[in-house]
Amino acid sequence: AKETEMAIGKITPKQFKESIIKHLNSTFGTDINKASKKAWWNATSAALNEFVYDRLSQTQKTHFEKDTRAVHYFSLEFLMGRLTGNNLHNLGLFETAKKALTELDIDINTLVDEEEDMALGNGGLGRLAACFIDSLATMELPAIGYGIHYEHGLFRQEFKDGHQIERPDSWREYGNPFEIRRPESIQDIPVYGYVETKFNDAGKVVKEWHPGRIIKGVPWDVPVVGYSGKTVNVLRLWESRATNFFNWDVFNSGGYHDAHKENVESETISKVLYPNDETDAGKELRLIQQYFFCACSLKDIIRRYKRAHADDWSNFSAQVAVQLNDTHPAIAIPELMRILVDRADMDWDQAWKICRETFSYTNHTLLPEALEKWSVRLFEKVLPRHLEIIYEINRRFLESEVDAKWPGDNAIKSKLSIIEEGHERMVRMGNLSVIGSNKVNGVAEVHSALVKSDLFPEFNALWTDKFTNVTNGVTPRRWLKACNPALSKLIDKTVGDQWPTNQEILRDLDKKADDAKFQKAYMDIKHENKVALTKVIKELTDVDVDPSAIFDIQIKRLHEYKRQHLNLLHIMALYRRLLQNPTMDMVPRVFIFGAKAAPGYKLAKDIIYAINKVADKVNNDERIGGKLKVVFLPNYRVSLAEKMIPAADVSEQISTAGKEASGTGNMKLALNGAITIGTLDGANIEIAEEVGEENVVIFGLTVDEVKALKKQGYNPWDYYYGNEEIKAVLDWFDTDYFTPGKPGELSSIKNSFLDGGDPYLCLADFESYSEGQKEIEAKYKDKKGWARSAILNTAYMGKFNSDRSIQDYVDRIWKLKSCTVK
Ligand code: 26Q
Repeated sequence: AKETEMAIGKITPKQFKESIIKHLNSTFGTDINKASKKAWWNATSAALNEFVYDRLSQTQKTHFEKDTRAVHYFSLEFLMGRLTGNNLHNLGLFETAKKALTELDIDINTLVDEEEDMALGNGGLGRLAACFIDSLATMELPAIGYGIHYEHGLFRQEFKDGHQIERPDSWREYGNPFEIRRPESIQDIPVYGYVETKFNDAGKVVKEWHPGRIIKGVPWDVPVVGYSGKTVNVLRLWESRATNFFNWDVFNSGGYHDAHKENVESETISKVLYPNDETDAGKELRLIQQYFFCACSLKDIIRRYKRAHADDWSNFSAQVAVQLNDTHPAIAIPELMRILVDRADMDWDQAWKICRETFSYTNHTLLPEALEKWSVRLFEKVLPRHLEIIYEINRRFLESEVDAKWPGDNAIKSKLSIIEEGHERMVRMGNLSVIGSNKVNGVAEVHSALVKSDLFPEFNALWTDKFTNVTNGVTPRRWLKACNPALSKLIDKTVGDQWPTNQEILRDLDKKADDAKFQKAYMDIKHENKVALTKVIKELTDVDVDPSAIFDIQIKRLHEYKRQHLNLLHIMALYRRLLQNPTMDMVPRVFIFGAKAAPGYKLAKDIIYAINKVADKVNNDERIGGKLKVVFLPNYRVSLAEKMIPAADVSEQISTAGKEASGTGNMKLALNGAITIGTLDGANIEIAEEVGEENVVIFGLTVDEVKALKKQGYNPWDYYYGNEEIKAVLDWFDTDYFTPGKPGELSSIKNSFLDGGDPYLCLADFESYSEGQKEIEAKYKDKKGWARSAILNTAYMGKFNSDRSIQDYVDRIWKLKSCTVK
């Protein structure tokens, strides 16, 4: 291990420079005089890859030779962002590359900006998967990420007259130097068709699935470089291809179009990421995506297992742990049963035991509209044999386990059944996941408690030990070291450079929290980061903002429960206060948003439009003397987050209590010294515990108070008539003040609060939020107090390092051992 470190350390900028030039010439067919920016980026990445691929081979060889137990992280989403800068940092080559490029007259920051984000995810769940595979590699744990090689990741967002427009994301247009196609590991996956019931030679009933179509899965491997570069794991992503031998009959009989259509349909599977989060679309293609990548991945795992264990299944669950990232890959459970029972001829009980020992399930949401269900009709069409297997899993579960605990209780049986009876019968993927898993975890303490008490109370009564918590975390390599180099260097200088892999060390910064010199250094860096963001804001929106104003940032998907519209109400109230009293004493503030709305989510898109319209008006209103600015940065994504987070003073975490499972942006912002204004929801509760009550601003109803208010009957009109500011601001939406000549364009927002019933209690929390914002301002005026709080946020965020999350998974769920790669 030491040897590698030294070998990498030994590469001189000169050697790195020569390697870049070599790749420009022989890999990309150009030279230093005519290379495009993309060619420079590609060549630099190729130079870096020489180290990556070497460690990748070593890692795979070692894991194979030692026959290690491994975790397989199944996820429809991996929101990786850019890889070049991250891999350079993790290999300890960033400074070397920087020097090499400087000699070539290239600025490394401009170069890494050439890379498209690998945006194969929607938001928190996908980014969590990316942080987790970074931690797994850093901690030298044997792990593989499995997912889909989408041709198009999450859409690119543009604004046209303030409205969101979606454009396709083509992240691979200029190539992806990091991925390797592995045609030697292609898998064939059956779908559709029918099931034949037969008797075998022994007179036993057997089922034979006659698929209607076979799809080819082609794996692409993306190396996952651990910090220090010792372990390089892989993220294996499946691309769907048509099997070219399939419909030649149709083709030859003149049906070119029909044969072609089937090809196109097969290749559609990995075409595009579904842009919905927290809502279940119920689309056939989505179910096929889920099955396709689970089936490919299980075959891949089994092929690898058999290389060491032949047909002896007895060690399977000792070698293989599969983690299901939400219910999206839950179809893997009946698929493994099918392989064991139908293909390996194993008896049911033995197969079921293996399944239950293999899988664990992470829940990321309590929102009823986000709980996945598939119609039985669709299931039968796409996966007829899996439906039968699900019925059998369900029958045995209800007849033995449920009946033993609650004899004859049909009400409980219908609640716990995998099948929901009703107008249209549905398969409940959550119930399937709980029943088929070894462990079920939520993603923050409060969320995990609600998973037990509100979502799955009967399952919890049946199997108390099955339910656990693993609080989320984020990788400090990307979210501090790489994105905030100036602060990282200050931290290195103050507490040493071991903090990226040792979460305890940052705590030592607390000794400096009151040190005037350190406070100045820390706040100077914050200011410089704000200056840098100011330029980005100007480029993206043409709005001028003052870096000495408070930078107040809300970045996350657009959702009613996340309450960007509560933030908007408060901005409008501030604006109104300023108009009524232009000399009002107020610290200038810039409210900065970043958010994508699901393309079909009407109200979310209306909220984006409303924020943009209010921004237009406020930013151009001379009367308020620049005290208030509002900017909505288009196309929020990982690489933009990396520029925004280091520049934040205030972090908006204002979801209705009980709705945000955890949040992870809250962690990134606090780590970079932003003060949180937040509700007691998700991980905010634990963040407040860690950083201390005096270093966050908490407001709003608690989970219990939300429940009580809803039970008693919440009436938003009470707040409308009870608070003149709320009334005035809501009425403003009906005028043409923000949309000249077009009154009513923003009325849907007002309606959501009143006739719509304000399901997320914005009006109930408004006053408390407004008080919280005053508290923020008062804190900010106390420069020393603010600096102290910001420093203590950085110092006390160690718990939210994703290495700690992974250690919790290892201890509570996976029982994995690390493996040194020589
Ligand atoms: C489901 C069915 C059909 C199409 C899409 C989906 C779908 C896709 C993505 C449903 C949900 C998601 C993503 C959910 C998500 O990101 N949840 C967030 O997970 C984070 C990591 O645990 C938490 O921190 C956030 O609180 C949670 O909202």
